[in-house]
Amino acid sequence: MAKIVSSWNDWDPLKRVIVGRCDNSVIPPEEPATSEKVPVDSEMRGMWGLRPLETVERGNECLENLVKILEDRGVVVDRPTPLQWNQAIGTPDFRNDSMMTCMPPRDILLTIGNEIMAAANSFRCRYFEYLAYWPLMEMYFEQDPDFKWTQAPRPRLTDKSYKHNYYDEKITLEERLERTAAKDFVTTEVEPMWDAADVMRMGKALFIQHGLTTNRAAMDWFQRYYPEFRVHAVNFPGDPYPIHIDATFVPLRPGLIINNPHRPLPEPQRAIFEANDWQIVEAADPAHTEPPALCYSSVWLSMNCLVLDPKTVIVEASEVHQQEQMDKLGMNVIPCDLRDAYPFGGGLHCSTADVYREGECLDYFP
Ligand code: ABU
Repeated sequence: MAKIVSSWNDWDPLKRVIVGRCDNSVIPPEEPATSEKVPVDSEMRGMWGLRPLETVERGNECLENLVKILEDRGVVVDRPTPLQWNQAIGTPDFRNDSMMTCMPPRDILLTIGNEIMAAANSFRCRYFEYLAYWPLMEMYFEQDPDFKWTQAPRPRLTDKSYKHNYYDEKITLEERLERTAAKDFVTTEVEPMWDAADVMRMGKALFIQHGLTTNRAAMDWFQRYYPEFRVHAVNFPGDPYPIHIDATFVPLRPGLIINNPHRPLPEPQRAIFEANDWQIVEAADPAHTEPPALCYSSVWLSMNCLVLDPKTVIVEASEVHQQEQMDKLGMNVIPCDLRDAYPFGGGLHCSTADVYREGECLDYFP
């Protein structure tokens, strides 16, 4: 039997990966944690339902572009099994009128070594999204005797999990930034809640973003679950919509990170990197001034790249400034046309989840 699952970071040579699918994707109805993320002037505010079919087809076409690039380079690509996402759901604790999508996988699955863990997401509409990946988990479990198939404690997501009236449509950008700086987010601390895309894996260190989708209780839970790891909570006060670390702070190889210039890593976390000779470089400006239509994410998906190995990176094809910067930083750049998949939840890193990268668990911050 083969070893199928192992990955300790985002830069070692990639051999196997999951790429999401846009089929049946839904713009979910408003619920306590999602209103906060939709910009006040977004055309998506107040709208919900199945996404237009032509956008789904175009999003899938973009994901196929990525699959082809990966397969041409010998990377094994696995795909989820989409559900009919526009079904209403319920648990003993809540009801929701719809689910969302199986894009992006990076929010749902966290790979640490030989373990893939389904996250404890704070959006009710994402509560059953893990089911799209269960056929793959079954296969890995059958074929890899070392694979640890795990589900993080399921949050109950009752009304106690959220601050009510937290979102106010009159809130200004400055007020949002004040909240981020004060670490005042929409979730409460009654239970650990986290999206896997808030966790940056760096060998024996985990840097986890505290923001709209991941709370402090999650940091505590991670430290207890992985006592042999060092968990560092990070917060980026320049981000008015702090959700997911991978358009903010992106490692390219050991010793080199690009950081969103609008969301600089503050002290004292910066000191951890500098003390270990890591270079933190400001990411290039995005090529676009607006995200595509019906997109939750910011233009900073420009830096949401997929590193194939410490010398090779896939960057979105229209992100010419980011490509040029990567090239200057000594990376071989592979462009991939993926922008029309952004509305489904993110860029190249978001659209994937690691299954296997060569390499071992190293201590980069001794
Ligand atoms: N899923 C990453 C989104 C980050 C951003 O909107 O900047």
